[in-house]
Amino acid sequence: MDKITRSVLRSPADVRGFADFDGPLYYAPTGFIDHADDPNTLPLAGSRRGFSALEIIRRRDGGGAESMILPLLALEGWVQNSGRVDEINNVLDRLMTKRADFAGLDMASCHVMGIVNVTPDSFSDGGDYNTTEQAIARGRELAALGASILDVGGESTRPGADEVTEAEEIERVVPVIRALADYGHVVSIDTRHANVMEAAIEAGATIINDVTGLEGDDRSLEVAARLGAPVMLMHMQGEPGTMQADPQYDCAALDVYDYLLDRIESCERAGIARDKICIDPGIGFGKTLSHNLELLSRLALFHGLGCPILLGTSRKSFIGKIDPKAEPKQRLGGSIASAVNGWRHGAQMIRVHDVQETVQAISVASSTALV
Ligand code: 7PJ
Repeated sequence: MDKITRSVLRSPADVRGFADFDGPLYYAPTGFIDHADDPNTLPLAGSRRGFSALEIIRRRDGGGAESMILPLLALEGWVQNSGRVDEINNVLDRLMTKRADFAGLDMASCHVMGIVNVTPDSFSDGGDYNTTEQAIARGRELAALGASILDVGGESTRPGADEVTEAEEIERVVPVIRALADYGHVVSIDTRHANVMEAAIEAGATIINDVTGLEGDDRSLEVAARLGAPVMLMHMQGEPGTMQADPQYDCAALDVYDYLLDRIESCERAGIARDKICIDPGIGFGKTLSHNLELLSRLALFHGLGCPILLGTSRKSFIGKIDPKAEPKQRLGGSIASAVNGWRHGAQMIRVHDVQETVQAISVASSTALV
C-alpha cells in the first residue's frame, strides 16, 4: 500500500490519536471555497481561492499513510492538544502567503506554459532550418493564444527517444530561444544539462526547467545559482529509459514531497533563494497510474513547500490508461480536466500543448466559480 487512506474517526480518542502522534505530520489544504474573503477560509498562497480544512497525514509503518480531515474551525483545539503550535503556525503561514512574482509573473493567478518542442522527431518532415522556423512560429502562436511562458526543449525524455548530444541540443534550442526572447516572450529552457542551461540563458531564456531537479548534471546546481535564473524542480524516479518499469514508493505523495523539500534545501545551500524556486510533482515520470492519481488528488499538499507549483499533465499516458482508446492527440479532454483540477488546487502554472483550449477552460472555470 503506497497511498494515503482516510482514517475512520469514531470517537474523540481517534482524533487524539493524531494529536498524540509524535512522528512527522504532513498537512494538505482542502475544502476549497472560491471566495478568499469567506470568513471560514484562509487564502491559498495569497490567491482568491480559500481552503476551509487541513488534511492531516501521517505515514504508516510498512508503507502508505493515513489521514484525518480537520476543519479550520476545529484546528485551534487540536493544535493545543498536539503541542504543535509553532509547527502549525509555520505551515499555515506557508500555505497562506502570496508567492513572490516568478520570472516577473504574478503568482496569485494561474498561468499557462506552452510547450515548444525543437525535436526533429516531433515534426513529420523538414530539415534543421525548417524545424527552427516552425518552432519559432509555434512559440509565437502559443504566446498569442495566451501562454505566459514558452517552454523550449531540444531533448525528448520519452523512453526510446533518439540520443542527442549537448552540442546538438544547444544548436536546436538557442536560435528558437533567441528569437522568442527578442519578441519579448518569457522563455524557459527544458533541459537536464548545465551547458545547455548556460547557452539558453545567454540566448535570453529567463527560467530553467529541469526534469531532474538540478540533479542530472553535477554542475547544474552551481550553474543555476550563478546564472541567478528562477528554477523549476521536477520529481522523477529513475531514468527516462527505464523509469516506468516498476516504480515503487512508500507513499507516492509524501515521498515526492520529501524529495522536493530536499531539493529546495540543496538549492538554498547552493545560493538559490526559495522565491526563485518552483516545484513540480512530475506526472508520468517514474509513476504508475495510481501514483499519478494520488499526486493529482493531493496536489495542494505541495503548497506546504512555500513555492509556486507547476503541473504538467498534457496528453500524458495516465490519460490513456483511463481511456485506452485515446491516442496522445485524442487526450484533450483528459488534459483539460486535469489542468482544471490543478487550477482548483491552486497550481500557479500549467504546462500544456493545447494553450488556447486550456486558457479558455481555466477562464471559464474561474469566472463561473467567483460568483
Ligand atoms: C514535464 C516537463 C513536466 C516539467 C516534460 C511531456 C514530457 N517539465 N517536461 N514538468 N514534462 N517541469 O511533455 O510529456 O511534467 S516532457
